[in-house]
Amino acid sequence: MDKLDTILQEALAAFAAVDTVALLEQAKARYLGKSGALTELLKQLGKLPAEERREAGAEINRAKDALEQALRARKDAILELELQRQLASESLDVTLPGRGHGSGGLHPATRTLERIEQLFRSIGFAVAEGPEIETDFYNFTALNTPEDHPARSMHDTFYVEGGDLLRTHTSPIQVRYMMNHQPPFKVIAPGRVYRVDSDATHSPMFHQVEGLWIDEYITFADLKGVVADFLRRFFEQDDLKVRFRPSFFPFTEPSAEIDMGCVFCGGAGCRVCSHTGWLEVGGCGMVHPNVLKHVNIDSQRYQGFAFGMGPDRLTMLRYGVNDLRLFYENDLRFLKQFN
Ligand code: 2NL
Repeated sequence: MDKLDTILQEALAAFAAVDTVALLEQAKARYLGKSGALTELLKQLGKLPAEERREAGAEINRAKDALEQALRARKDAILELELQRQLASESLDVTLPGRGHGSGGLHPATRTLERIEQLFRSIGFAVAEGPEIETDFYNFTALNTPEDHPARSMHDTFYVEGGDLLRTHTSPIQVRYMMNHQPPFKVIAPGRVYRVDSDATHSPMFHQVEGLWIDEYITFADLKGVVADFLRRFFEQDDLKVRFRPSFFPFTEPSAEIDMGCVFCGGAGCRVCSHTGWLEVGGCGMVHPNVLKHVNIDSQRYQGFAFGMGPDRLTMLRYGVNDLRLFYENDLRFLKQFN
């Protein structure tokens, strides 16, 4: 019975020393299990004289009760401890700033095309599209381009097997439109075009918007009004200067280049406009009678104007971008600025 108190103290110390349920179970087995220290003591009871047995038995049972109670208390404490540990490891600091999420945006070239389409739709123009791989007829012949014209050479035009080609302008869209519609009509043709050309100011793929208005009494004055009004609305400058400089295209007669006052120096002269005060933004003219013949429109009754502009150039001028290649490299650091 001397041992009882020692075992009791040892057991209580062992329970207090562990901090997981598994270790507590092991400690419990050492004292209260089948061959635990306290159980062994109980087994010895028979060896005692009968008169001591009852008192000793009661004492061991009291110790056993005390241990079981201590065990329950320790187990509750450990479970609470484990819960706190788990909560601490899984805790979230909801006051930390968020990581944020990137949002996509339209490419500046797309935004410009949509803006151009919207401006022309507002004055009654239809918007037409067409294939990027074209035949020689739609891209050149119907547009009155001579068989020996340099634009037809492999130096300037990408040919695909079989003799077809990547369209060099969006005019073939308008050729197709004229063959499928009866005048009067007004239409623009935006899209990608391809030319064998690549340096700081030329990309082998770029965009073009062409426009066409065919009716009985359309004149060069209508052309000047539509183009100048478009540029003033596009650049949001009511007093933007626009001029038409004589030029030549096989598909128009007469023909002109379209210049506008330099938006960077206001006409005073700077590097962007080569100190001329003017920026070239496109070409135009009255549709050549030969073009109308090719698409079966009566050139005695109908006439009209056509123009072509480079929306990539317009985008650069509108946003002040100085290198065309930025539009095609798709570097996010560049594109993000347009979101
Ligand atoms: C430029 C010049 C131009 C046209 C395009 C055209 C289309 C048809 C008939 C007649 Cl279907 N002409 N288009 C006319 C004159 C100039 O573009 O510098 N573009 C960027």
